[in-house]
Amino acid sequence: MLYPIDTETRSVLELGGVWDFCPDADGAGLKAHWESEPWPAVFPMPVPASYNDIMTDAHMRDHVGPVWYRRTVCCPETWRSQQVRLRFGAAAHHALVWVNGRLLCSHQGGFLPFEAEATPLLKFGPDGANTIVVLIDNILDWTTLPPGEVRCAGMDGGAPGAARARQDYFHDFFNYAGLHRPVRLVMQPRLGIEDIRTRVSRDMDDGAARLWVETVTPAPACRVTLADPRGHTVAEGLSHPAAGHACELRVAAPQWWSPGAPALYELKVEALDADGALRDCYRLPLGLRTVRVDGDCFLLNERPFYFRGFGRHEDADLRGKGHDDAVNVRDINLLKWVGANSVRTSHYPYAEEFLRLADREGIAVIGECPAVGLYRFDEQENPVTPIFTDEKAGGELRRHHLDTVRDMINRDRNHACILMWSLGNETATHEDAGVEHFTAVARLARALDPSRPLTIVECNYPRHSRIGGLVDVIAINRYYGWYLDCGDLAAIAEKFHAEIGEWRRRWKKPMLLSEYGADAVAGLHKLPSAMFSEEFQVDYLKAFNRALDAHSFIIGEHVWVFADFATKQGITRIDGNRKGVFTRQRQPKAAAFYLKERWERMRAGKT
Ligand code: BDP
Repeated sequence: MLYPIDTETRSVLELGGVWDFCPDADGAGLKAHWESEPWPAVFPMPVPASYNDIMTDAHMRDHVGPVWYRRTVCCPETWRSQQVRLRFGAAAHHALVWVNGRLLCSHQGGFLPFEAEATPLLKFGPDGANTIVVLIDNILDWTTLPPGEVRCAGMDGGAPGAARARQDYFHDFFNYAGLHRPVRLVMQPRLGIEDIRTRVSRDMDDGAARLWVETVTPAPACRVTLADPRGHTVAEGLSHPAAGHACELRVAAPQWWSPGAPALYELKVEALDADGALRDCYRLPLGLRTVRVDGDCFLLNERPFYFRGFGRHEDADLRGKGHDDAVNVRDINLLKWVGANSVRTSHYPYAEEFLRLADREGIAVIGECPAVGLYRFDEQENPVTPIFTDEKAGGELRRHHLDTVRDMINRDRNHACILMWSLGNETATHEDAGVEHFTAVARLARALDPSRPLTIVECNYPRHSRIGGLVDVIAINRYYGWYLDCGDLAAIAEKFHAEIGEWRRRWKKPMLLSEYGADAVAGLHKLPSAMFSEEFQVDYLKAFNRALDAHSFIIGEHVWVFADFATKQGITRIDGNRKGVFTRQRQPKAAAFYLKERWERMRAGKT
């Protein structure tokens, strides 16, 4: 799926701003036809943003069920003869969309874009303004990713949407909802470019880059032109049906993309009609790079790459999970400042705008799909309660997981920054049905994108985990000295060395420490250090780093977590998860200075 941009043949109308908003406590809106009838009350609501932290009452923050959004927009007369799509960057978690009172589309899943052609429903020019109405439902159940369960807290039962319904879920981030990412009207020519798929390889003889480009279009041919970072054309080709709508370009002596040297080429694709006239034009920023796993190494451009960085969340004050360029640019600046080279999009695909920024600024990304909360464990972190049963993740949810992986790869495959896919975080990989589930998901991911390594982030211990054979990198989340052996820093090395040895013997694959970290309340100091103080967070990271530095097959360290973030309320959370190395307001804790020193030393090759 192409990101919407303006070109000589395309226009984008941003529909951000303040929309009308109305919560629908008892699900009355559908029955009363709120898509065209007046609403009982109207509140102002910013888009993009989560609605939860904008209002002032707890009822709205914890709302379970539908809410409604509405705005009007005029379309230029010149668009009448073109194709106009209404595109949502993400709407969490289910959406129904009407244009001028008529149903346009519906979508399930809160972290990926969807669009539909709206031309027949729209008015243009002097015909007047169009009304767009969106119903958003935030319910999580065993058909959604992440999953959840709605519990009825009222005496009289109650149903989803009732005032006493409570949403329960098993992942550790707040269930923000709303129009989270940009909403746009996108004008493009009829029969234009639908998709572009690229893949880069290296000619082992002369080091040239080979760029394979496939175009998806009903047009008879596409001219494909590659310009280097200075704008000079370096390769051209033609894709047409006889060539399977694909062509291969060669770039001698390319500038390879990497964090630290994020050279971006530009691929221009022009759809031509039978007379060779221009029908549509799209420009794709493209980094040339290769990635593969070889033995113990993760190779970027045939050189060992070590992941230094974080798990992160799309999360900020007031806007919740609403997209904000200011937050994203600040975060990229902080990542560079602290000497990080990578992030994981824990625990869902991030906004396309973030990936475009990561391409441009040189931050490597592990792209994760929202399969999180598919695991339960006891106090000793042993798995309990089957998850992949017919009633739970074994049914609908598997199909949704496959759809999500397909949509994520189709959206993100052209991003140089994405070096690896993560198919899930902390899932029941010890269950027979779980193994079967992930075998299907991994097979699909490899078929769609054979060019990137795969991982499934584990919390299971090696004695339980059974999916090592499906992945290229074993990624584990570990909290020795925090959730287990609380405050005992010496336990970290003892337990980590023992466990790592077991993984190694079992799978002989490179390993990533995809999470490790300790909560620290900014401003809380303790000498000697104790849990929740800034000093303890530093000591904790140091202890883990000493342990992992002893193993050469570890290909990276991702601290949990980049910044403090909101979670549901609970006795282990003080105003959210405080494992951030930065505060929620993106200011450094003491740990940030420690990591900066360590990672800058590593970057300079002094470790
Ligand atoms: C890990 C999860 C992450 C949590 C973290 C924590 O992957 O989502 O936020 O634990 O407890 O297990 O801080």
